[in-house]
Amino acid sequence: MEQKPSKAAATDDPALVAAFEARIAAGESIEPKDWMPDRYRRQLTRMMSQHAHSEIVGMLPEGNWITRAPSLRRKMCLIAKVQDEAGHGLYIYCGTETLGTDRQTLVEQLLDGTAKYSSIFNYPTLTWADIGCIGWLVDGAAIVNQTVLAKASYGPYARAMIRICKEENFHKRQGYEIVATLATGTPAQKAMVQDALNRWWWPSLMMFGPSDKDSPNSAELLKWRVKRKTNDELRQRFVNLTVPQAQAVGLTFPDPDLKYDEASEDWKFGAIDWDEFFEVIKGNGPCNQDRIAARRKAHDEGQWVREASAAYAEKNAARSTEAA
Ligand code: FAQ
Repeated sequence: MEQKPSKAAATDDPALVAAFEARIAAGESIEPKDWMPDRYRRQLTRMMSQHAHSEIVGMLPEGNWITRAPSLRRKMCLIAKVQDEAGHGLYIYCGTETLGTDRQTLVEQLLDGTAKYSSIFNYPTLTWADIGCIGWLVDGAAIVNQTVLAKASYGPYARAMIRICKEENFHKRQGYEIVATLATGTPAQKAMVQDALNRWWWPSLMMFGPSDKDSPNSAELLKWRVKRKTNDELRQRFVNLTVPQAQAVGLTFPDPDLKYDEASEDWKFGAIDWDEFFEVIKGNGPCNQDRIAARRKAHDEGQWVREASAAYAEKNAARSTEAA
């Protein structure tokens, strides 16, 4: 059930807003029971729930390769990684619940298509090299984004990010290890990983969201210090970090315009296909329908577990009341 905004929140008394913004300006952390503008609550609920959904949907493309991992070591690492992503999702759902919307409502929003999840998980994992690229690029992008979110003004979200980033670092390393092994392997392995990089590069850049001029939520989120850097700033940081990593293992990028700019010390990149991005977030990416169908199936098949656990909790509560 969605929490009804308190009277103060509904009216957003200017004095309360001013006091709230002074706390933000002083670098204080906002905690669940603190007063907050209704709009702050809504923006965070939107962003955090989309993040949680991304972690859960993000299990699907990698889960697809667990049975086909090329060695026992790779299989164990991949199982652990996919399990970590489930943990991140649950952790962020709990953080979102502190804002007053329960997980059932959030999950329904994912399943009925009213909530978004990251565009990146609507692309298929065609070869084993894709698993390397997801760890290297997707977790790498997530780390760049989330290291900054670890300083977000909302305490439960910021704290979740600290723990999650630690795990994402392992994920990135396992991905880069796969990529480096293939890139220095046989010609066929090198071709496979180059092909994977060619397919995952542009979608990874899109993970950071639309360019700043087309990002309707950024101004408010920056003002309230939920975001501390803009979409374009983080995207550039990711490119700067990632280009030398590809060069170190002899891989190239599918971008003829990529070049180092001495003045800014940035790797300047070519134009992103924003039409593709907006189509994917509208639901028209290569795997959107499969992803939601898989989540709906899992949700339906888990119904008996939810019912059993509710019945068990009820029984236990009744027993405790009897004993008291
Ligand atoms: N995909 O105004 P902005 C991971 C939407 S975790 C889909 O710029 P904002 C770990 C946006 O929601 C990956 N939609 O929005 C892992 C908004 O639509 P709305 C997820 C996107 O919030 C690794 C509209 O476009 N990470 O990968 C995307 O200021 C491996 C306008 O955009 C997070 O969620 C997109 N890429 O900035 C798991 C981090 N970009 O809601 C498994 C937290 C934008 O108004 C395996 N989130 N949109 O209808 C954020 O940092 C921000 O929300 C952004 C978007 C940067 C994603």
